[in-house]
Amino acid sequence: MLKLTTAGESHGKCLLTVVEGLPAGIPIDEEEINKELRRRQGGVGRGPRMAIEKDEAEVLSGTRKGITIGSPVCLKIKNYDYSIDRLPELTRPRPGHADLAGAMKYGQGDMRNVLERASARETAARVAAGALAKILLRTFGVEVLGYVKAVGGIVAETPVKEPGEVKRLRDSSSLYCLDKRAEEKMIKRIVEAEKSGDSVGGIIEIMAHGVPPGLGSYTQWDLRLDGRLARAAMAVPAIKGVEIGLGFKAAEMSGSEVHDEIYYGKSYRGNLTGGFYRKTNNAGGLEGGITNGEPIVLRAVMKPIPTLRKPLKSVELTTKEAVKAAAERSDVCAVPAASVVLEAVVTFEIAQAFMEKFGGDSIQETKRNLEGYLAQVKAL
Ligand code: EPS
Repeated sequence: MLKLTTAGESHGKCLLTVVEGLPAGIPIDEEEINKELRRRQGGVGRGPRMAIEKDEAEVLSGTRKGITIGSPVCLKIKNYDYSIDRLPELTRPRPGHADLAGAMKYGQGDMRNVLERASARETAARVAAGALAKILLRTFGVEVLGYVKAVGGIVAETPVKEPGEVKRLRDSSSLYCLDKRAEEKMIKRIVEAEKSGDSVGGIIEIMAHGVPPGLGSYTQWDLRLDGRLARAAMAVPAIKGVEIGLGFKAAEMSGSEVHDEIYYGKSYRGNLTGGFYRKTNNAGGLEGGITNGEPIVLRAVMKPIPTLRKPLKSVELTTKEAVKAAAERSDVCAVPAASVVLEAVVTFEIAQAFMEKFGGDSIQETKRNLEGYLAQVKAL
C-alpha cells in the first residue's frame, strides 16, 4: 500500500516527505522532483517568500545508486527562511485561516504555533510525493496534468485535450493556463487585487490520461476512487469544492444527456479497455467509483488566500478588543501553485489505487500483473 506522511513547519529547518510502498527498481531522478517543486513556487501572484526559497529535494533513504529498493523513500526540502524561534507572536487571528480554530483546538494563545504547520508551505512536501508517484505511473503510460481553469471569475477556454499539447500550452504560460486571452485578463485581475491589498481564488482542472479501467471499487464505500480523489483534493489548503466530470452541471440536465453511451471498436485507446469506448466523458472517467478507461477529469475551487494586506475585522486574543486581523507576508493569488499541488495529490491517489490493484514488490512484478489483467480485459 502506497502511504504518505509529511512533516515540517513553514519556518522550521525543513520539510520531510516519507513515501512507503514504492516497488523496487524505479530510477529516481532528483531533477524531476525539483522541476515540480520549482513549478509550485512559480506563477503570477506569488508572494515574497518564494524569492527566498529554492525548493530542492534531497533523497535521504529508499534508494541505492538512484534506484528504489522497496524501502520507505524519505525526501528533505530545506527551508531557507528558517526563523521559527525568532518570529513574533500572532494574537490577531485572520478570518479564513486556521488561526482561531487552531488556537481553540490546541490551546494556543500565540497562533504562530498554529500557522507554522497550517501554512500551505507544507504542500511542497506533497508535491515531492506526487513527483515520485508521477515517476512510477509514467512507467505504465499514465500522465496526470493540472492547469488553471479560472482566476477571480475569469474562465479559460480549454478545448485542447491531447496531453502533449496541454503540457506545451501550460508550460509556456506564466499562470499555467491554456488560454492566452483569458490569461491576460487573469493577470490584470491579480495586479488589481494586489494594488488594493486583496487576494483572488480560482478553479483548477486536472486530467489523467492512460489510466487503466478497474482502479477503485464499489465493494466498500471508502474504496470508491471518486471519493478518494475528492478527499485528496479537498485536503489541499484553501480548496472549498471539488467536482468530477460534469460535476454540478449534471444537476440541470436529464439522464439521457448526462450518461456516456458505450461503443466498441477493436483498436481504440491502445487496447486499455479491450476496445470499449465512449464518445463523451461526462462521468470524468469514473463509474461506480471505478475508473472506466476514459481520462479522469476533476475540478477544484480555491478560495482567495485569507492573509490580506488590507485586513478584515478580527478580535485581539489577549484583550478581546475589536481589531484588524494580522497582515502577514503572503501571496495575492496561489491558484497556479495550487494546480501543481492538486496535480500531485491526484497523481498520488491514482498511484495508490494502481498499486492496490496491481501490487508488486518490484516494478517487473507490477508490470506482469498489469499485462495479465489487460489481457483478461481484452478477453471479456
Ligand atoms: C508558502 C509559504 C508561505 C506563504 C504561503 C505559502 O510563506 P510565508 O508565510 O513565510 O510568507 O507564502 O502560505 C500561505 C498562503 C498560508 O496561508 O500560510 C508556500 O511555500 O507555498
